Formats: sequence, C-alpha cells, structure tokens
Amino acid sequence: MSKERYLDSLEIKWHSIAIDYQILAWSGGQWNLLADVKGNTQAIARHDIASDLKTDKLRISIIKTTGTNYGIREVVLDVESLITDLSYSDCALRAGSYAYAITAENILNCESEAVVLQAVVDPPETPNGLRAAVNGPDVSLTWEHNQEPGLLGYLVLRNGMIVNKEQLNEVAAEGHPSASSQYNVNNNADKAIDRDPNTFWRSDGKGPTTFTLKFDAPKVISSVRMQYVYVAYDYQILYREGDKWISILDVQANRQAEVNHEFSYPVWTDEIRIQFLSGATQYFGIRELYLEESFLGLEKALLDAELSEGDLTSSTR
Ligand SMILES: [Ca+2]
Repeated sequence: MSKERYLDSLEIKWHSIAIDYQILAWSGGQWNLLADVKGNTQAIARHDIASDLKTDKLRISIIKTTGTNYGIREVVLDVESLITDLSYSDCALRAGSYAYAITAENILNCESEAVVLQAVVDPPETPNGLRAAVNGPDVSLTWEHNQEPGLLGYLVLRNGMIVNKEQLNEVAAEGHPSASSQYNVNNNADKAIDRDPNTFWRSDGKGPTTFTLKFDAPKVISSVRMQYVYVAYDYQILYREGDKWISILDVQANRQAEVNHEFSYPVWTDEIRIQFLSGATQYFGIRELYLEESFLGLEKALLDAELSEGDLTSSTR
C-alpha cells in the first residue's frame, strides 16, 4: 500500500490451501501479528482485523500447506472507510460508559488529533410497585409495566435464582455457530444446530477444540444440552463478558452421549463457548446443541394476570 491505512478485513483466495499461517502488519518499526491461523481448510479464507494498527505493509507468512507448493490466487484487502456524514448512530449498546473519539483524515492519510467524548447509556428503569400477596403456600407477585423503548420483558428471581423454568426458550438456532476446526465441509459447525440428528459437527481431531455460538444481541443463558456423536470427556463451558471468556462450568470425566448442563447461575452474554479438552476418540462431535434462555418474555408476563398489570398499548416483541 502506498499510504498507511487502518485495515478492516482481508480475504485470501488460496491456490494450494495453507493450513497454518500468520498475517502480520508493519507498524512502529516492527512486524505485528494480526492473525495466527491454525488448521485452516478453506480455499477462501476471510479474516476480520480487529486491530487498530495503521499500516502500509502486510505480510502473509505460510507455515504449513496441504501441498508441496505455495500459491495464492488473490488477496483482497478492505481498509476502514471514512464517513463524510456529520453524524453516526451507535445502536443497541448495553448499559455502561463509552469513550468515543473522532479524528479527521485528509487525502494524504494524515490524521488529526482526536477529540474525545464520554457517553453514558443507562439500564432500563427499575420496575415499580412490586407487591406480594401470600395465600397459603402461593405467592403472587404484581408490578407496574414500564413503557420504555426497547424493553423486552421481566425476569423473576427467587432467592437470587431465576424462576419460571417452564418458560425457557430454546435459542441455539438464533446464534451463529463456529468451531476452531472441522473434519470437512459436511461436518461444519452449522450441523450442530440444524435439528437433524443425522448430521453433526466434527472436529479435525488435532488437539483441544472450541465450539462457539455467537448471538446478535446478549441473552440470559441458563443451560446447554448436547447430543454427542463423539463423546467429550473433559471440557469447559465459557461465556463472553467484554474481552474476557469466563468459565461457568467445568466438566470432568463425562461418559454420557446426551448431556444437560444447567448453570449454577444464568449468564447474560452474546457468546457461549465450549472448550473441548479430551474425549472418547481424537475427534469431538456434536449432533445437536440446545441453549436455553431463561427469560420471562413481556407477552407471557402480560398474558398472566397474576404477574403483571397496567395498560399495554403496543407490544415491544
Ligand atoms: Ca445435526
């Protein structure tokens, strides 16, 4: 590249597929690792570049290939595009404090100093008017409806645990599955949530493997059910919180082909990951995976007279 740019994504069309390779960018007088790819099987490999490095030089370092020769048909590079509008909408953010910075860039790719601003996104209003009517062993809760934009519904907790277990929603199909490896294209990660018991995701059998399900928006996940085709013995279930993966369940010495892992507490996350460590064979394989969302949806809450009151003029679901 003739000028330094922020990179957005890189697509490599392999002639002979590279299995292991690295993508590096030149910045600050050294090569910086952008991606460390292992076990690639794709002839067209796309890499989103999350780095905020500005670079004018890119290197693809091939470590291991399928054949004896190296070959790339095409490298397509997308650079971050500039906006010319004087506004930008950053939508659907969780409650929290966000730091924004704006810079200006000219035709020579010279960049201005940044102007920075902090914006605070508030959580929803606390539900009002909560009352409990106790009748023998039965407790009926009522509260007032909050009519505010984006409200999806209410969660009811008893002693810190979510109740309404009968109202679990199965949400795996709403997620985007991916795995750190697949045996071949017929065994890709999609096969674990296609609700066909004859199809399955299968790893390539080379060591620890991850299977990840990513959602467009965070959910309250309370359990993972799986039907294995290659039983995993030792594995961890993790969820993503910001930049971190947090372990919610550590499974050891499983021998069951069907497992139901209920979390000790529901997690609010947009990504669930299973880190497989050992199993019955060198492969890990899932026929079907189910994720349960503990959530008392607004519609259900309002259908149940005991659980809600107030006028509903429009449904938010
Ligand atoms: Ca399947």
